Amino acid sequence: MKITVLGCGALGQLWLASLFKQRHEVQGWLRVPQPFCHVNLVETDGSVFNQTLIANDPDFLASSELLLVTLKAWQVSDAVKALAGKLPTNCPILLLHNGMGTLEELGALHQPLLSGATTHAARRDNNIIIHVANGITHIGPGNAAGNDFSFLADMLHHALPEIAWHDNILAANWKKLAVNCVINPLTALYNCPNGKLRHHQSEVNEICHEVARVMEREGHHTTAEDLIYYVGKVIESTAENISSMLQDVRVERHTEIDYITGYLLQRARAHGLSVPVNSRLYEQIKRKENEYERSST
Ligand code: KPL
Repeated sequence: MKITVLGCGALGQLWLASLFKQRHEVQGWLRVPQPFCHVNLVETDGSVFNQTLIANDPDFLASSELLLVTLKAWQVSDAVKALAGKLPTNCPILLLHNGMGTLEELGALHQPLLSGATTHAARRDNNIIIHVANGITHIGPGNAAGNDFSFLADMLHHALPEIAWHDNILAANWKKLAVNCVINPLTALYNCPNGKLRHHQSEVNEICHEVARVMEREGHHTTAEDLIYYVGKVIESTAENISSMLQDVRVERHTEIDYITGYLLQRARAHGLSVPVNSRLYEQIKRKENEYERSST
């Protein structure tokens, strides 16, 4: 298949390498146009993938059969809207990022949209990407036109297992949102790896109670206890991880809080629910982010 990967950060490079190894035709698409992108990846088994791949080729884009978007949530809408007119109208667009809200922002798009989230962990170490841990990528239709693309799950599974197809991806997205509402802001505020949240169980519980109430109103049956159990399992399985939000805060980068806790607050408001613990966390992260963003301008 002919695939353009939009965003060549850690996750983008992991996908580029994995798809290339399966003999797909791939190109990277970078914000600052460049004819090539270098992929330098250390796999979980220590093997190294080092290749220079083409990038930002408009002819390649115009004949792509999949656009895989691995940007941060807040970069997605503008970047996808800028490319959509140059993509075939039947080319599926798969969004893989933390948080929710981009499907609403891209509601007017003609292309089939797919949405997903991954638990693969990859991080940048200078110019090298380290695939820290294998995981599962959950994908499913993000608009009506995306319903017919379950065959992509098989293709992607061969490149970077595991892939799980969900006819109702929103339920999976909400579960991941619950995880991110807990782990991301708390680790960013306590400046700690995920596993240290074992010592903050009462806050974890409070966040999950609020998320569960919003999820119920959104029509996704769950309980606070289910979420607490699930989040606890992720805290244990990613105990050594530095969450993406803490990584962002450490290098003073814009965080995904608006698409994580911010999305929860937006949906809570729409249902007339108050979520004071999440509201406080949102404000604390925004204050931190504003401090460094203001001092850099
Ligand atoms: O998605 C993550 C992130 O860091 O953004 C978790 C699951 C919390 C793993 O660190």
